[in-house]
Amino acid sequence: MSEWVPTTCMRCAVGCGHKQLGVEEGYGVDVVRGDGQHPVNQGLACQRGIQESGDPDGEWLSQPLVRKGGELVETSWPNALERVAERFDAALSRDRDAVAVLGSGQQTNEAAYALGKLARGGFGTRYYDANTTLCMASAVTAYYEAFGSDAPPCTYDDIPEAESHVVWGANPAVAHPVMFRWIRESAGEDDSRLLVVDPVATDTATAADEHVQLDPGEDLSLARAVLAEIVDRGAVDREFVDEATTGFDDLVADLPDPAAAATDAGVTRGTVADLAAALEDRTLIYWGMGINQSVRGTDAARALIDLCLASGNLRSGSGPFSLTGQANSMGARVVSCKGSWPGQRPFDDPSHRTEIADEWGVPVGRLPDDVGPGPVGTIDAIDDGPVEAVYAVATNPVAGMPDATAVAERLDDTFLVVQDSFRTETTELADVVLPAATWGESEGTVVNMERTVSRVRPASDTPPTVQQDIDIIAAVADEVVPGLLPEPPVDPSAMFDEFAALTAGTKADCSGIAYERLDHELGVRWPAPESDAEGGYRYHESTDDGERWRFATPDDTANFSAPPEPDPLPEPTDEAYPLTLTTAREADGYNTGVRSRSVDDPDPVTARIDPVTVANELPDSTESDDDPAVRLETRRGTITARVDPDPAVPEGLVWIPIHHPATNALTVPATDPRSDEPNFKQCAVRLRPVPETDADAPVRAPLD
Ligand SMILES: Nc1nc2c(c(=O)[nH]1)N[C@H]1C(S)=C(S)[C@@H](COP(=O)(O)OP(=O)(O)OC[C@H]3O[C@@H](n4cnc5c(=O)[nH]c(N)nc54)[C@H](O)[C@@H]3O)O[C@H]1N2
Ligand SMILES: Nc1nc2c(c(=O)[nH]1)N[C@H]1C(S)=C(S)[C@@H](COP(=O)(O)OP(=O)(O)OC[C@H]3O[C@@H](n4cnc5c(=O)[nH]c(N)nc54)[C@H](O)[C@@H]3O)O[C@H]1N2
Ligand code: SF4
Ligand SMILES: [Mo]
Repeated sequence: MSEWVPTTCMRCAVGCGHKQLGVEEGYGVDVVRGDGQHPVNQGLACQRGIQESGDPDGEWLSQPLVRKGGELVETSWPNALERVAERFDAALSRDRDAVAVLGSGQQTNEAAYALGKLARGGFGTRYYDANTTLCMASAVTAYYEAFGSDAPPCTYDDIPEAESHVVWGANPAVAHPVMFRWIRESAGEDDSRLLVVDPVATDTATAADEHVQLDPGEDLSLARAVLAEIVDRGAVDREFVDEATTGFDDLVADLPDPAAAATDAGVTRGTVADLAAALEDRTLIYWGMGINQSVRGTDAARALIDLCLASGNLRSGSGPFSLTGQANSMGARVVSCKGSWPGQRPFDDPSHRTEIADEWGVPVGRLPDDVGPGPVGTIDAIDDGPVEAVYAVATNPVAGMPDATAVAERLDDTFLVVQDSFRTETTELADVVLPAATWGESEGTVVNMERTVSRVRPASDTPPTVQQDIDIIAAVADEVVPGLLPEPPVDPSAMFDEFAALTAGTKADCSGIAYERLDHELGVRWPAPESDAEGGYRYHESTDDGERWRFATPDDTANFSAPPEPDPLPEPTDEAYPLTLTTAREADGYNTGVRSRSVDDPDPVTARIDPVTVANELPDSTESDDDPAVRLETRRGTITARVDPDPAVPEGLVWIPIHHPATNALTVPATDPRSDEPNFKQCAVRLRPVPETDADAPVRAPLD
């Protein structure tokens, strides 16, 4: 009786439409393939998206669990919910900020909206955020500052039209495979090109016409060098700059000498000239975690936007294009996020606050008056603030956050409720575990990186002991703030309509989108204020009278950056820790890796290090050691790793994948002051041989 059900891939934010077939009997998805009808991918899909949607590895959770006598034991839903309600009630009666809520870009819009409404309007906590701040926050902050609204101006339709494709601090060959195929196809045309800016010779970089191998963390210097070069060669699009932007002359007055800035970035002046020349043609600048995950993330993202503005690359076939990571990071941002109300309504604006509170039926005084500090600050507030209970939904902070050993210790001190589909390092510390349905089992919508809203649908039932996220959130709400959310089972389509209605007239207007429309059209881009309208290239219009730009800022112009005073990198190398540690993605892993490795006993992490660095740092390792074990030590922790001597990684750098629970025991918890995004991409590290007695040491070992 199974039939093909259209849905959207939940692995990455390319947002490919899939068709899936549930198993004939029992639970699960049988077959998945790309959906030829879907406007985003027209049938394309990548192997990993298909495999993980159809048959994810990982240890499924199938029963609610509570901690009893130190152990997690199975319990009933009413018992689990009662335990949650009792402790949340007690905490909230002491202080509305005593309960923290951590959400995710892997929830549907409906669940994320419900969670935001519960956190902000129900609990009234300032400690609400999602793992999207570990990921896209610097890009988001840059878009708001430059354009007055979040999200890239461009769409996938611009990729075939671009002549220069500049991929900066991202590795889409691995992380966004279908999109990379489009980029390669376009860059392969005559007079088109691909330039990749990355310290590492990644799969994307080796496919490029030019690999710009800058020093880690020096993106701002490089971007400023390129801007100075554009100015020097008279390549500024003066007409566009005069008509549509603000702040250019102030920025230019303070630009560095391009040669000196190139040296700071570790590249030649010729390389800077190549980048500047590429920008003279229609250019898309794509960027990812190499830019965002830095204390300078917002400044660097703005510097890339500055390059597009100065060169007039703000029209079709061009523009700044941040590569969203998780399937619904963008949706999580639009429905409710740390810095804004649904529809990107400004957090501090009294009229928006009143309107939201009225619609939600809560007193406006219950809405927190501060956006909160992001995930790192929220964990800190367990130690030095009011947080005593944490509700984590579809996120694994014990493995995914920087300085993770300290995160684990702090979460262990709280009443921790974890809602996940799989066993993780965080469920292991929980006081209550709520088992959630996942891809192929849930009903809702997601928004991909180019603003396309698309349905996700179940092709399989779930065991009766597993529930959809939206129903679990509504059940928690029903216990703690009755009446705020509908009683479960919740109709996701009605929840979408409630959200969409709140966006009417906003910058992210989704009020013309409803399930029925998505059933016909499969994907619709916001802004979509009417049922027959959908978003395209934002801010730019081409009419018979010429071109016109209208940005979402108060005066309709786009803002250049102020000359930045870049924050120093948080942990430069020194004598004690002479190497730089960086963390990034592999094709076969996904984020903290809970679906591709064991939770109890993962194999050691593999560090890619240039053979010269290995020889310098570990002179006693013998050449016969194929993959010697080493200790990686930072100021926060020590882990044991295997070494893969790999010249793709520059000398002085140690590269480890993020898909391992030990990785973030090493990383530094410094954050960008404007976006709160952690500096995951650089910290100082040293290599040590593994002492004989240590061979069987646990993989994760905090420093004494
Ligand atoms: N296979 C796979 N695909 C995924 C994911 C996954 O885990 N696995 N995760 C998804 C998610 S959530 C996200 S956010 C995206 C992320 O996708 P990407 O942004 O591509 O992710 P990363 O591999 O973390 O980092 C990108 C690149 O930044 C480079 N880099 C490091 N430091 C610097 C620097 O100082 N400057 C510059 N210019 N570059 C630097 C790294 O060498 C790396 O090649 O991927 C999504 N897709
Ligand atoms: N060192 C280092 N650390 C990083 C990064 C880095 O580049 N370097 N990247 C950061 C980035 S970009 C990101 S996005 C974060 C991600 O950080 P996390 O959110 O901590 O990691 P994930 O592994 O994506 O965890 C998502 C969880 O959601 C669960 N899940 C999946 N689907 C569902 C569902 O439908 N319902 C529920 N309830 N649960 C579900 C999964 O089982 C998984 O446990 O990691 C960050 N951490
Ligand atoms: S490219 Fe991304 S969205 Fe498309 S099938 Fe692969 S993982 Fe899924
Ligand atoms: Mo991400």
